[in-house]
Amino acid sequence: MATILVTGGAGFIGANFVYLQLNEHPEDRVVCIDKLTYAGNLETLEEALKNPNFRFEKIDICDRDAVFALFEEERPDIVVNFAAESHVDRSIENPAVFLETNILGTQVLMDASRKYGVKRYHQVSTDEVYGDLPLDRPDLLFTETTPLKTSSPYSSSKAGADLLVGAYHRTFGLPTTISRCSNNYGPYQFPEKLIPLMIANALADKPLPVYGAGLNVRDWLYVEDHCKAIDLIIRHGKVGEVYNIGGHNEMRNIDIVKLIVEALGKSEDLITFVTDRKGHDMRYAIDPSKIHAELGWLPETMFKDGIKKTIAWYLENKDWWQNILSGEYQNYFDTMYGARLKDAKKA
Ligand code: TDX
Repeated sequence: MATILVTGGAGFIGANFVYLQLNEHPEDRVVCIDKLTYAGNLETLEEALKNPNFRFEKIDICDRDAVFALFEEERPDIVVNFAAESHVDRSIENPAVFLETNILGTQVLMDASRKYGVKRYHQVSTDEVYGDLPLDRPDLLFTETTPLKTSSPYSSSKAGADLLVGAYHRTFGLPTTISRCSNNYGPYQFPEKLIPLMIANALADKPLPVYGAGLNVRDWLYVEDHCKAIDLIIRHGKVGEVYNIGGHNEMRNIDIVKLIVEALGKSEDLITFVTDRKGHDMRYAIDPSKIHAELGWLPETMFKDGIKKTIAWYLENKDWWQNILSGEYQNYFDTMYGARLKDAKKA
């Protein structure tokens, strides 16, 4: 029986990972810490909280004393760090908290992992650390040896953390692994990200704000496939290695938005082209051949099925996201999109 410490487990990918662990590895114990920022929602973990193999503590990974006290008590075998500020647009407005949580928080977790001799420290990273690819070179994909070349304060903070993880492995012998995944979608994603934002706005007949011309390409992966890949890495991956995770599923933003509009039976008139994101990455595309060859991982959910499941989940769980869309998030939406929508063009 292993104790797995999951940080950021009240967030989108972390919560999906908690459920995967509790379902697939009932012999293991899952301890989750989360700061419960705007993006963490304890309601998401309601089912997990009923499981005797699950413990939740509201702890910020930057709080060294609280983190060390928890390690002292729980002595985790494996640490999986999902805790991060993750929204690019927010990082452009306010970079400081990204550097604190994403870099210094990672340092605190690795210091505790060293002191308490964890068997594996896993860092959940992103394909954004590789920068972007041109639209006219579909042959180019990110591999694990692609140089880090970041565009936003968010991706720079994640790249900084990745470098620090590499340093703790080489300098202190910490048994680390890193995974870099492409864009995720699925249940429990916060409605500031493209897919849930478009679903929520379309259902409310609000404008669908597409940045620039909507031609940017992302490589979409169903969140459960990402979680399964991390599960394989922490149990069978090689220490010191980086693994790229992606589903060979490149789509233009505009095509995703049109697909959502159609699935919900709404009008394309809602599509509104707004001022582009500063430093907007053109294209992400992952080469997942290493994790396939070494660990046998392949994505199981096709996009056409995953997007249907996701839309159905948002329709069935309106309470979950409608609670979020009140209060602080509404202020964020007005600040972030108010000026953009004034200069908007219709599709
Ligand atoms: O309102 C919007 N309009 C729009 O056109 C939003 C929120 C996004 N977009 C565009 C920007 C991107 O090209 O859609 C694309 C996806 O945007 P996001 O959902 O913000 O994701 P992205 O910037 O691609 O980053 C995501 O993938 C990598 C995650 O947010 C990161 O945390 C992850 O590391």
